[in-house]
Amino acid sequence: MRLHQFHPSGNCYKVRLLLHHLDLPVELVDVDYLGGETRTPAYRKINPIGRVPTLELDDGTFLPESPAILWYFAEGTPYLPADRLQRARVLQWMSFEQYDHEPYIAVARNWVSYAGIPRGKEGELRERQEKGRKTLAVMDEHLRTSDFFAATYSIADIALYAYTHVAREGEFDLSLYPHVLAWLERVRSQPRHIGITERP
Ligand SMILES: N[C@@H](CCC(=O)N[C@@H](CS)C(=O)NCC(=O)O)C(=O)O
Repeated sequence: MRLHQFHPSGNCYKVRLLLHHLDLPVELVDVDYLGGETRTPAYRKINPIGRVPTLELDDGTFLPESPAILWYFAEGTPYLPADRLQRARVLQWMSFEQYDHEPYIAVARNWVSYAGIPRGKEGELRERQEKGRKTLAVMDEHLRTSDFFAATYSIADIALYAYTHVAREGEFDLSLYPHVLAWLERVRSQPRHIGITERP
C-alpha cells in the first residue's frame, strides 16, 4: 500500500495519523506539489483532480480525497462508530471540515507559511482568515460541552485536528479558543498519536 503525499499537507497527515493509530504500514511516495508535480499528466492518471493525498492499494487501485481514504480505513474500527446517528455525526463534521475549515484555515496556512501569498490576493487572504475565525468559534462552542466531535474520538476529530493544530501558521490566534486548545490536547493524548512532521 502506498500513499502519494506531500508531507506538510494536513490532508496527507490525516491519513498518516489514522494509519498509525491502526498500526497499518504504508509506503510514503513524496509528490512535489509546490513544484507542480500534481499537475503533470502522469500524476493526473492516478488522481484526475491533481491533488494529494492519493492512496494506492496493493491491487493498483487509486483512491483520492482524504475523507474517502479515512472512511475506507476506519470502517469496522473504533474510529468510525457503529451507531447510525453517530456515523452521521462523523460525516456532518467531516463535511464541515471540507467546506468551512480547509478552504480558509488550510489555504491561509499554505499562503502565509509555504507557497507565498499569490499576487493581488492579500485582501482575499484577510477574508479567508475572517471566515476561518468564524469556523474556529463554531468548533469552540461545540467543544464547550463535548469532548470530541462525535460521541467518541473518531475520524471527524482526525480530519479537524490536521489543520487546526497548525492554524497559527496561517496567523490564527488559538488562545482565543480555549475549548479548542483543550481538545487539541485530548487528541494528542490518544494512543499511537504522531505529529505532522514525523515519518512513521
Ligand atoms: N479535498 C481534498 C483536498 C486535497 C488538497 O487540496 N490537496 C492539496 C495539498 S494540501 C493539493 O494537492 N493541491 C494541489 C493543487 O491544488 O494543485 C482532500 O481532502 O484530500
